[in-house]
Amino acid sequence: MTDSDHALAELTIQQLDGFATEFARAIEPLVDEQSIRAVQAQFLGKKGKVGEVLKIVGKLPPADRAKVGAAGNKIKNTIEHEVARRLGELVHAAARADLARTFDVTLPARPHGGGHLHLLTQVRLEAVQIFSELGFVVADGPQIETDWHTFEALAIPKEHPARDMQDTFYVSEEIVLRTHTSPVQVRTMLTQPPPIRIVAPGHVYRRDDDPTHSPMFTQIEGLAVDEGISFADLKGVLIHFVSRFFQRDLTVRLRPSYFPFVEPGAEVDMQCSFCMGAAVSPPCRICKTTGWVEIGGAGMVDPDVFAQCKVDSEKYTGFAFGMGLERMAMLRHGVNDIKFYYEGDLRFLEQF
Ligand code: FA5
Repeated sequence: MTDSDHALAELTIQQLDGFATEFARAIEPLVDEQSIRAVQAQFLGKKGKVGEVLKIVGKLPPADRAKVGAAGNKIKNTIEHEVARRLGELVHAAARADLARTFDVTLPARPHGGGHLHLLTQVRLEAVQIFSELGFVVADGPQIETDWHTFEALAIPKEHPARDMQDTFYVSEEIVLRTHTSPVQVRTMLTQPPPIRIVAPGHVYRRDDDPTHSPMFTQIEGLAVDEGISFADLKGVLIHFVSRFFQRDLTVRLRPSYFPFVEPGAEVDMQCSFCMGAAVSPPCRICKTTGWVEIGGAGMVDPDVFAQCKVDSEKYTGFAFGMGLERMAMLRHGVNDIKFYYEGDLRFLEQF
C-alpha cells in the first residue's frame, strides 16, 4: 500500500462530501417533481456522479475501501433524504393551494342555525310561568288513564250523554287515553288536602280531526280549592292570564255552559285578538266576525266531585278551568291549521 493510494482515497472522500453542497444548490430552486427527480438521477442514477466516483473503490487498498464506501453511502442517504423532504413539501404546497381554491377563508361564516323550543313548548312554559306567578304549582297525571279518573269521578258515569262531548279512544273497558286534563284534578284532590292551587299542562286525545281539532292536543288545567274561593276569583285569574299571555287588555267573557264536574259552568271566550270585534272586510277568519273566540271551559268544582275526592264541600269551594294551548297559540300567532304544529316542517317551526 502506497501513500498515493491513501491520497486517492482521501480525494475520493472529499469529492463525495462535496456532492452534498453541489446537490443542495442544484435542487434548491426547483419546484416540480420531474426536475427534482432529474437532479437526483444526475447524482444517483446509473451513470450518476456518485456511481462514477465510486468506480475507483475496486482499485483502492482494502483498508481504504470501507472508508470510501461509507462516504458513498452517506452521500446517497443525504441525497435520498433531501429528495423525499422536497417532494413532501411539494405535496403539502399543492394541498394548500387546492384548499385556497376551494375555500375562501375571507367569506363571513354562515350563521349557525341552532335549534329552539317548539312553539307549543314555548306557549306551555309561558302559560305555566304566568300561573306560577299567581301561586299555582305544576301537577302531572298519566295520559293513559282509568275511566274512573277521566269520567266517573268527574260526575260522568257510563251512558251519561256528556261522554259524547269527548269522543274517546278506549284502550280497554276501564282504560282510556285521557280526553282532557281534568283527571289531574281528581288525582290531586285525592292526594293532597286543601289549600290547592295547581296547573296541569299535558297531552290529551280525542277522536277529532279538522283544521281546528287534532286527535292529540294540549290542554292546561287549573284547580284552586280553599275556603272562600269564588267565581270572581276564577274570572280574575282568567282575565289576568289572557292579558299577560296576549300582552294586551282583551275582554274575557264567561258564557253559561254545561260540564258535569262544575256548577255553575262556563265556556271561556276572549275578545278576538285579530279584529277586536270590528266589522272588517274580508270577514275575520279567526272569529268569523263574532268578535269572540272560545279558549276553554271553566266553573266552580261540583260538590259531587268533592265527595268523590274526599274534600269537605261544606268547608271548601274551588274553581277549575281547562284551556286548549294549540288554540291559544293559534290566536296569538295566526296559525290557521292545527296540523302545522305536528308536521315537523322547519319552514313553519323556524318562524317562532
Ligand atoms: C274540557 O276538556 C274540559 N275538561 C274543560 C274544563 C276544565 C271545564 C275544568 C270546566 C272545568 P272542552 O272539551 O271544551 O273542555 O275542551 C277545552 C278546550 O280544549 C277547547 O276550548 C279547545 O280550546 C280545546 N280543544 C278541544 N278539543 C280539541 C281538539 N280536538 N283539538 C285541539 N283543541 C281542542
